[in-house]
Amino acid sequence: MSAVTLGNAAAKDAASSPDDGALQPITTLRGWLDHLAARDRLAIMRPGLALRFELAAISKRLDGHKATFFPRPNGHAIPVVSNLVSDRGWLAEAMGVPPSQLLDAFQKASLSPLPWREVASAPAQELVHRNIELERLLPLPTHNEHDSGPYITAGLIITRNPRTGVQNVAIIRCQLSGPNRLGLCVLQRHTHFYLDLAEQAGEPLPVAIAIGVDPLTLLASQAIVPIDRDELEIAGALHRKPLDVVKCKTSELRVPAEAEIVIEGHFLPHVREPEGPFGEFPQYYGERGDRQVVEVDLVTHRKNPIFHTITGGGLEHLMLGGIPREATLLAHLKRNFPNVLDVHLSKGGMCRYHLYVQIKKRYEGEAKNIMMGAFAGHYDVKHVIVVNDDVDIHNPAEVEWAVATRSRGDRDVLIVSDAQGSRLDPTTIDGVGAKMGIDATTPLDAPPMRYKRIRIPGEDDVDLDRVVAAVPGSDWRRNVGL
Ligand SMILES: Cc1cc2nc3c(=O)[nH]c(=O)nc-3n(C[C@H](O)[C@H](O)[C@H](O)COP(=O)(O)O)c2cc1C
Ligand SMILES: [Mn+2]
Repeated sequence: MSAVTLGNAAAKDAASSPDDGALQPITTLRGWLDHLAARDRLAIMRPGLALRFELAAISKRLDGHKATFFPRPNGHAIPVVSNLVSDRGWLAEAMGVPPSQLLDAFQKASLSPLPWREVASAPAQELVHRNIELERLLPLPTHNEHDSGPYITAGLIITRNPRTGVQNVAIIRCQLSGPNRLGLCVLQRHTHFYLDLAEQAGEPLPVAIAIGVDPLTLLASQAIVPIDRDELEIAGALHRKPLDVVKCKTSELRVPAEAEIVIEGHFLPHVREPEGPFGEFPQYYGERGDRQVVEVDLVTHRKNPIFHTITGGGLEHLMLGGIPREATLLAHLKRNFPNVLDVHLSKGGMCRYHLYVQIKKRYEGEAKNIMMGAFAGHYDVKHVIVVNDDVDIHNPAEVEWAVATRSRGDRDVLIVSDAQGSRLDPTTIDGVGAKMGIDATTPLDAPPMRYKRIRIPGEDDVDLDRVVAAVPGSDWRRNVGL
């Protein structure tokens, strides 16, 4: 069995085990750490490890296996956690659904947001700091060799449309640029749009950065939904109950009441300062450039807060981006192609660039239409491989086998030049690159035995405990009479 299959099977067991509180979704970071610890998936480190490189190095070594908890990093009173959601099965557990329903459940929540509930006082505001010196106040790690310095990488960037008051949530990397100054790399999405509106009016844009939230709220921040949808309402839908929020001390922004730490500040209109380089998800550095600046006004946190960091390009980063994209692409493709059964953005493609599509093939040529649909579904999708329903798309070796034995380069490849791609893909020029699709489905009119997969009768039903004798190794000959 492949590692992928094993992971899913383990997750299925855990999700259906009776101690899971009847599959209730996880709603706090601390609740999630309890859940992981109870399953031996939380590695507690020795106190006092280094914030510069060491913490990220250890997290990377345990990536995909264990979440990491670092008490007193560099002697700092606030501990750091990482690797919170480095497996899709873990995310399904956090949602309280079987892994097979992960995408459907996420898509449903995205389409049926639940308005938040405001509370008057919140754990996130137990302590208040003014006169901010961020590096002293928070344990800020430095991850990769050429990163420009310490970063906040797991902060929910919450802003408000200055015209309508509707909130937006995104995760945006924040470089420590000064005692109370952060450099943010804001791509052309919703936060950028609100910032444009504020800058046109010559106004600062208030921002809150919530650190240390539950995995479902993190995932909700990555939902691919239209502008002016508050992603905190999607978090509520994933929790199956309204998210408690509290009003910020210095603005009208509402932040998750259960957050560990909240930084309140404002984007300085028309100010751009150097930010980067920073190790990004494609396993390369995002380059240094002049980017947006936030001045911090105040920090609130719990009495004994936990700081969360996401290692750039680690599985946590990939999963958080990948699952919402898969959910959106699956729904998008199914609208026109009801025979699309499942999609998967593979880890090798950083859960963004390589899409595997599993179909129940009906017509010749359809695979190429599906590829074009997928390219149109999200500009990050670069290579699409379409396979039959007997191929396990969560196992890259199976997909490679389908390409090896069911596709021909002269007939089954579609190439599109000069299309919009990911700016972080180093083969693109200003984000313009190429797309490729491979039809690795079998021809409908193939003779019946040509693509018949070999199979040994009874293979799936073998009970190894029954048939393997417990023979001591060195005595094996004597035991079988040789
Ligand atoms: C760990 C992590 C780091 C990210 N860093 C950035 C970033 O620095 N800049 C950015 O624009 N998007 C970044 N993203 C992607 C955005 O958070 C994501 O596209 C989000 O859905 C955008 O929200 P919006 O659609 O409301 O604009 C990051 C995502 C993750 C998971
Ligand atoms: Mn948004």
